[in-house]
Amino acid sequence: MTTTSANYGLDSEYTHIYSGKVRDLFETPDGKLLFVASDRISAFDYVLPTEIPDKGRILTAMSLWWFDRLQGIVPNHIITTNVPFAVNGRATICERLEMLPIECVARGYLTGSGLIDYKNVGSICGVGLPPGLVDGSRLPKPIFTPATKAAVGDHDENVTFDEVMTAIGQEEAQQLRRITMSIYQTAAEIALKRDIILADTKFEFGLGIKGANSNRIVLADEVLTPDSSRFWPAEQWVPGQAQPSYDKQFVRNWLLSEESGWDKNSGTTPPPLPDEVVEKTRERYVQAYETLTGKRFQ
Ligand code: Q0Q
Repeated sequence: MTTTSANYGLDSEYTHIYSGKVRDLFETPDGKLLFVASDRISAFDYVLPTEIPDKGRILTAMSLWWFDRLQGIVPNHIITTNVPFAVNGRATICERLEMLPIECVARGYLTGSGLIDYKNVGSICGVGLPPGLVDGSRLPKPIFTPATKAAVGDHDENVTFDEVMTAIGQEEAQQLRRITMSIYQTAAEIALKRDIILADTKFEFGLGIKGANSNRIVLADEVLTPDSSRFWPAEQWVPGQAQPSYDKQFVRNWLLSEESGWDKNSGTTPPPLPDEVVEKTRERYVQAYETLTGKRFQ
């Protein structure tokens, strides 16, 4: 059973606000937000019918570890991890922010929608790139490639920095770019020292009352998880081809195998995952957490 339909068994005083593919948002009785990471997993733009046990707990622990490491760069929306027992370990109580309508994406490597734009126009979000790059190429330096938030089921649309300035003003746009690139550089260095390539990542920011020096920008959502970022195993990095996903490769390989009986071009939802794929995928999330943080997942 997917957790969204059961709303985790939360008291009725928690009001469901919104569900993404793998996360759910509720309003608390006192008007704050309850941000819940489900055990749902998506692949090939589908939410799969099989959940990965502990995925929400592992990614919540990972996000909290990063939030703590990034405090010196930008304040965040986390208030407390003291949440209802029903979502213990997979949820946080967060400050309700005025969310900025920009997906702040940092890319250190060329892939995904960035590769498509590069092949079409030689740039991404108006940022020029040298010729000769291929899928998986490390970029000469990380770039800020913002996007506008898509409606449910659609892909975000890459936009230029000028369009971001038009949308939210020059000052805030410049701050978002500066903070995004600073977080990405810090996180990518930490990850690479642990043999994980942080190929790209997406941040969401809002305006709150917490920011220092009347700078109201606050880091929101989840951060630097395999759901908000591309994690690649560094030892398997080979530019010129699709890179294996640190966390989802077992799922992708099985879904594309004869055994699954699924055709990714069929428009049909993928079949349930075999137990072995579920367990191996859970283990990859645990391995990512323990490798990054140096802590055992409990
Ligand atoms: C907010 N979202 C994302 C989302 C589905 C999260 C609204 N602190 C905040 C946050 C956060 N985080 C949001 N709004 C106001 N204040 C985040 C897209 C979507 C589940 C969880 N939507």
